[in-house]
Amino acid sequence: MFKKILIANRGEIALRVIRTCKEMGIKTVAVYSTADAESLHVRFADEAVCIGPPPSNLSYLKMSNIIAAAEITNADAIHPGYGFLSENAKFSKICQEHGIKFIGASPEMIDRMGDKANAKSTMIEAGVPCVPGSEGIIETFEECEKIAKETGYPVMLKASAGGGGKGMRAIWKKEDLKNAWESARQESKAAFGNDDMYMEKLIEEPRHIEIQVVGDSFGKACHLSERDCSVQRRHQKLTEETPSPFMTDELRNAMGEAAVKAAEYIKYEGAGTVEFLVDKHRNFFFMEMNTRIQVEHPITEQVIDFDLIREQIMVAAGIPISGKNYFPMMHSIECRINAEDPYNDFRPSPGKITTLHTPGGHGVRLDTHVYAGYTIPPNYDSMIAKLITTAQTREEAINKMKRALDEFVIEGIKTTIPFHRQLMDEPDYVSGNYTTKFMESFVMKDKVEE
Ligand code: MV4
Repeated sequence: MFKKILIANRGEIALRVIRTCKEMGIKTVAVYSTADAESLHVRFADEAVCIGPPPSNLSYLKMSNIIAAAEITNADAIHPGYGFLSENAKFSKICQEHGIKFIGASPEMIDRMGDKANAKSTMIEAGVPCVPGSEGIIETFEECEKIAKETGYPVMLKASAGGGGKGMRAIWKKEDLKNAWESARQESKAAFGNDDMYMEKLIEEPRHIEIQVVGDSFGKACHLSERDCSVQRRHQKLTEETPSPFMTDELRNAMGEAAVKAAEYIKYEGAGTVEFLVDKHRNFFFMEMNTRIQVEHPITEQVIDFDLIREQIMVAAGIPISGKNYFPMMHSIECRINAEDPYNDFRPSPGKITTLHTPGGHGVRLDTHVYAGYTIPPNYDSMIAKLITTAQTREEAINKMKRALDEFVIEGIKTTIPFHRQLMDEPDYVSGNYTTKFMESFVMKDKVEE
């Protein structure tokens, strides 16, 4: 087992990893930018190394500084958390070259899954259901027209280097194809320095349901059921839940089996997520695979009573998984609390937290790095807390979430707490009748001043 793990991240996820390391008797090293000197991950780690100034590209993304920090502290592994360097093939490779275990995917795996067209053809080979469309990259506009015709409108053009909706276009009729082709390629070139495109049939009003998997170094994988992440705004998840209100036992078994097949086919090692689009007839299609721990992992932990960070560390240390699949025993919901103003187009609202009262009690988990007096720096992601409620039924979990949100007091900055509180009363949310289109029609009710 590792003796010392460096956590190449900040915020709640750095704290989350430190907590499990402590429980496992593993020493921890925090790294931090000068903007985070007063952050809790710095205080709770056994050692801390400053790796640069506030901008991410000079600190949390600065590979040489992080490797140097690992070397001077004698860390034998690096946990990258999510975001930052967690899916950076070059960093995974550099760790390898320095004899430091990267607790994440191999460089080859990251490259393979990071290229979406390549990931998709791999999944077709593995026998995982994919959306009908082009076989790989489309070279010319003529080919694009031909495939659109064969696939049948509406279609979707996607950037192979994409993700998060960049370089993606829905096309409903032939006349709009040329414009979409040109603009999607331009957008992709500008964002990723690559304009490879592929095409799929457009799935209308899909749900985004993902399956958590874990693979070990012996080629064995298992799944830990699903998370429904359909409530998103501009490709940012706002809340997630498990089980999915749209799930059936039959669908879970089929999607779970497909996800395990995917992971075993590529000999996936570590914790990963296989994302699917699910249509209204409960057909499911592979979308992407994430080769990292995800923000929303706690809801899975809650309903199957399992520590996913511990599992990542165990697998990275060469310990085999049990091999059995896991099924939800409870219902869990996560609300992402962001320093944003939901009454003002979710505009970022960094600054000092003057008053803080955090919710607690039975079935309430709060993963956060903030405290009263903490100043949220403007340089990073706006997520400041994850509020997670768990109960026997969905109805109780929602009820508990309302109660917990009502207890949650944050003053000095704007947060998304009022959004979540309204969401928990929204009929289409409460009934579980929502798709990825849900937020397009959601409007905040007027603020009532006390
Ligand atoms: C799709 C789709 C409909 N049909 N593909 C959005 C992010 C990108 N990685 C894939 N995305 C989509 N792909 C086909 N063939 C609809 C989306 C999509 C979406 C997917 C998941 C969650 C939210 C979304 C919001 C808009 C569009």
